[in-house]
Amino acid sequence: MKSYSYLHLGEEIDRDAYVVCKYRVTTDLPIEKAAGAIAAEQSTGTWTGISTLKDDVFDRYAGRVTAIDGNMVTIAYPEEDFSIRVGAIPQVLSIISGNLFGLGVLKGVRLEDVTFPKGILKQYKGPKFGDAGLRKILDRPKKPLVGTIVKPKIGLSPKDTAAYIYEAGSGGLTNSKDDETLVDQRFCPIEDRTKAVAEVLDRLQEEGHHMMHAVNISTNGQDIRELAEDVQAWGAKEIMIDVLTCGFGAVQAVAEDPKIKVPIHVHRTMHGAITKDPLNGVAMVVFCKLVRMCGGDALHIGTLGVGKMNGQVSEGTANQRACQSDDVPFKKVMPVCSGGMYPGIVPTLVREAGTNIQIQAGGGVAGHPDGVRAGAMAMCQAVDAACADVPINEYAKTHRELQQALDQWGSV
Ligand code: RUB
Repeated sequence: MKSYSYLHLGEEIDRDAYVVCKYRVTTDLPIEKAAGAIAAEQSTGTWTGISTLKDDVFDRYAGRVTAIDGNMVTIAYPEEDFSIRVGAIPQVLSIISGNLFGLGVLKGVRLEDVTFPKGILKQYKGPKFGDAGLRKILDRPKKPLVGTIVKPKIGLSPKDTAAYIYEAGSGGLTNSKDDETLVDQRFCPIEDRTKAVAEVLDRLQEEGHHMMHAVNISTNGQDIRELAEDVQAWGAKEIMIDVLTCGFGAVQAVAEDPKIKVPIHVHRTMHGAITKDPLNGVAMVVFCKLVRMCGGDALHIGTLGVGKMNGQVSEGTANQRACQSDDVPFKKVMPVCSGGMYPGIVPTLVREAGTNIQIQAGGGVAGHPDGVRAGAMAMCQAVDAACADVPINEYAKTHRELQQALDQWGSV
């Protein structure tokens, strides 16, 4: 049986003809062998030589290991291996991050990055609104968007949810959102909630304040577009989808539905199960690229080393770049920094991430000693201080709500 080698070390790859992946590989095997096993498993090979593999098929469709640098392996998969119109992201993921994770010879493997050829990118539409579109709707050209996640996550009635949002908007917040675990429970039916929230957003608008609230429509594939249309008809100004539990196809289906004319906030609940281990899984940056292709307008990217959720600065920066880079033909995604945010964190976050972000605080708003409106004001004051480059403690001397927040939670 003829044996084929998947190693093409040093070969120059045409990035417009291949999907190029970088994997961090941990193995007891010689790294070349492990890399070859991945390229084989994910393209034309299997664990043994096979009589059915012929030269023409191998030459045209085999994955190519083009570089090995320590434990970092680059594999280029021919564009023709991908089935985009029918197959789409599920098929893409089954190649770039599929069976390889189960290979017994690998102790760990992490897909660290991916680039797609133009021919694949052009089959996607990207965000309808993007960061600039969100800013335009909110009439907020430069400063970070400042949002809240309605807390408690679950248990509030539609009326209490709307009251929370009215307070948050009155305190100056530009955004709010349902939490990932709230959809249509009996205590807060989605129709009643969406209508009640629409009413207070209209009231805020009449009072001169623009604000949007993302209604969580995460549900079954066969229902999600209809639910998106329903909540839009009930007055939703933004919708939210949990991308990893619903699937990338859910985001794409809603984003590409011409009847949907509101932006999509993309939550990444469950990502930690896949992204957290530095030696195994898939880096968030890959998901950022896929969400941008599929049409998410805003996406959670982590909090760059601060806040309650795990994540390094370098990782957050890479995610931000994937949302915002000019090397793909799509609008830019608004990066959302969320999870354990409070006013005293804002200067550090803005220093690391700049101002083209959406900063979101749930507990950091609802936990303010003077309530939601004061919590919202404190967050906005912290953002104003950071944008004006005034030390937060200095700014707090003339801004009571911020001072209270600093007294309560401190700063980093
Ligand atoms: C925020 C919260 C969000 C996290 C998810 O609440 O729980 O769901 O942002 O994290 P709080 P990530 O502000 O009270 O912490 O954005 O990293 O996926």
